[in-house]
Formats: sequence, C-alpha cells, structure tokens
Amino acid sequence: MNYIDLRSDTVTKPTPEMREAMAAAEVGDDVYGEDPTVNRLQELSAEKTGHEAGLFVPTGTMGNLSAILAHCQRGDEVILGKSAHTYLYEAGGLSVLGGVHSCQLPNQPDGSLALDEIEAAIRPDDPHQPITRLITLENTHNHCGGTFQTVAYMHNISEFAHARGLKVHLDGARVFNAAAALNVAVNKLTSPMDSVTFCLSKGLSAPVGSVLCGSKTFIDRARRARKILGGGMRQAGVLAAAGIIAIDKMTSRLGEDHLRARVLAEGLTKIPGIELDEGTPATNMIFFNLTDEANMLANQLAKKLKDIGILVGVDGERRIRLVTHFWYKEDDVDKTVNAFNTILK
Ligand code: TLP
Repeated sequence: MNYIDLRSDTVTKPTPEMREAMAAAEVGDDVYGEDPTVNRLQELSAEKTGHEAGLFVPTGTMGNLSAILAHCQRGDEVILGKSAHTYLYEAGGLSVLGGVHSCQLPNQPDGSLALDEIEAAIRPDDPHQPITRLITLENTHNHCGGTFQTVAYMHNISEFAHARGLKVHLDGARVFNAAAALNVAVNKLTSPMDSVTFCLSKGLSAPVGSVLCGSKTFIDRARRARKILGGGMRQAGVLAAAGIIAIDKMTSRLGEDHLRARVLAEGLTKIPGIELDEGTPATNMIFFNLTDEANMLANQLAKKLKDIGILVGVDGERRIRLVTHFWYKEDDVDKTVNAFNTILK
C-alpha cells in the first residue's frame, strides 16, 4: 500500500534532484578531510548559521552528543529541559558516554527555559557538586509541540549564559522550521549560540545526516568526539551532496509544510473525539488527545488508520502526533481528514 505517512518528517525520502547529485558527487576520504563535497556542505552550513566551521555527522543524536563532549569534561553538568530530545530520546548518551550530569528544568509552553530557573540551578563552587558548564536548548521544540522560540530569546539566553561563564548549545534539528515560522534568516537564531546541530534528514528531505556548527577550535574538539563515537565517515560526499540541496532548495519551502499542517488541523477540529492542543500547529507538528467520545486509545486509532493507508505517531495512551513534510501533498489533507472522520464519526 502507498501510505500517507504523518509519523515524522524523518520519513522523507530524497528528492530526484538529490539522487542525481548523490550519484554525481565528487568524493574523497573525509577522515583525511579530503572529501570536497563534505567540505562544501560544512562551509555552507557554517556560513548559513553564522559560525566559523561545520562538521558533518550521521545523525542529530551524534551531533548533540559530539557537542556536549566538546563543551564538557566528565563531572560537568548540562542544564536542559525536562522535555528536551537530548534528555528524553537520546538514550542518555551524555551520561553513558560523557560522564556528564544533567539538570532538567521544566520547559515553558514554547519550549524555552526560564532564565530565573536557570539562574537558580547554576551550581556554587563546591566540591560536593558537579560544575555547571552548558545550557542546551531546542528550537523548534519537538515534545512541546513543534513550538519555536524567538530571536530575542536566543540573544537573551546567550548573553545571560556568557555573563556567567556558561556555553549554550542549540539542538536545532528543525531550526530552519523555526526560522520559516518567524520569517527570519536562520543565522538570527543560531549565531548567538556557541554551537548548533541542525538536521538535513527531517523536513529538508535528505536521506542521512546533520551538521554541527561552531567556532574552529570547538569543531576541532567535536571532530575528535565524533571519531570516538565512530562517526568518522569516508566517502561521505555521496550523502553530503543531498545535504547541500537540502540547504539550498528545501529550507525556503518549509512554510508550505506549516500551512498544510494548519489546514489539516482545521479539518481535525470538527471531528468528535479529537481535542487539539492549544495553539497547535506552531510549525509542522500537530498534537492532540483523544477524548472519551473517541471511544478508543491512540494505538487502536493508529491501527485503524493504518488499515486504510494513513500512518500517525502515537505519543501516549491518548496522544497522537502528526508531522507534515515535503512528501505530504495538498491532496493528502482531505484524504487524511476523511479517514479520521470515517473512523471517529
Ligand atoms: N526526532 C525524531 C524521534 O527521535 C522522536 C522524530 O521523529 O521527531 N533533536 C530533535 C529535536 C529531534 O526531533 C530528533 C529526532 C533528534 C534530535 C535526533 O535526530 P536523529 O534521529 O537524526 O538522531
């Protein structure tokens, strides 16, 4: 069956143009720094995000972990959100492999961390306690609903952190979605950060890869961390070629995914048993709960939808996540609303 797949934007397959570029890519051994296509992707990424250097990594998870390992020593502490992807869904890599402690603060509804709560969490100079070293943010914020934080916030937190001798890393897996929602160049959000990871393989449709950006000295340390994690790739230019197209051609169209999410959400509001989160969708994610009226749980609904060709993300007993992306087309919106209607009415 040809499924309409709303489970995630990670399901996006490469575009025909990407496949052509991958086949034609000039390659070399990237561990020797000799892959011209990887080098081009890294330079382009650094330029876009307003940083000195970039590092191509296989996944967002490895980008975030390489960043944490490059910023922190064993026994250091990272302040991050309770709902952060790095805290919830990266298998605790920072503690498992880095010996880095985490301090989790509640996320605000837009995914941000409150500065007064960060202030209160910063450790005193005391040998009983870990050393606060890094703040990690997420923008857009996945678990908070694909919400975005503003340019002013990114500047404020960076100034706040630097005044206290701390660094800030951004998990910007979908930071181009945040930039599209705010209608600003992405560097407005990323340049105040000490480092940023963004993903090529989510809404931007590349098959594999993320890029970590920061200063030259930071990226030198992160390259060593990537090697430790087994992420030193060889002729990775075949992948980077798709990444270059992801940045050049796919970032400017993300607003379409946001619009499609809004139209889909409007259709869903009228269906009994569906209670959309307030303000959803902020970008390309729709979150909702099933009420008693639905008379079924999220996994039961997901199974029924699958039987008629629609895949959705189950995010809790009664909670569903839908993510729009390049391969979710205009026609699919009506088909999706009709499918929900058929099952829930
Ligand atoms: N998110 C995936 C799942 O892991 C939940 C998804 O379907 O949304 N940061 C953020 C904010 C992410 O959403 C993800 C992936 C990552 C990092 C990790 O990226 P990968 O999967 O490339 O390691």
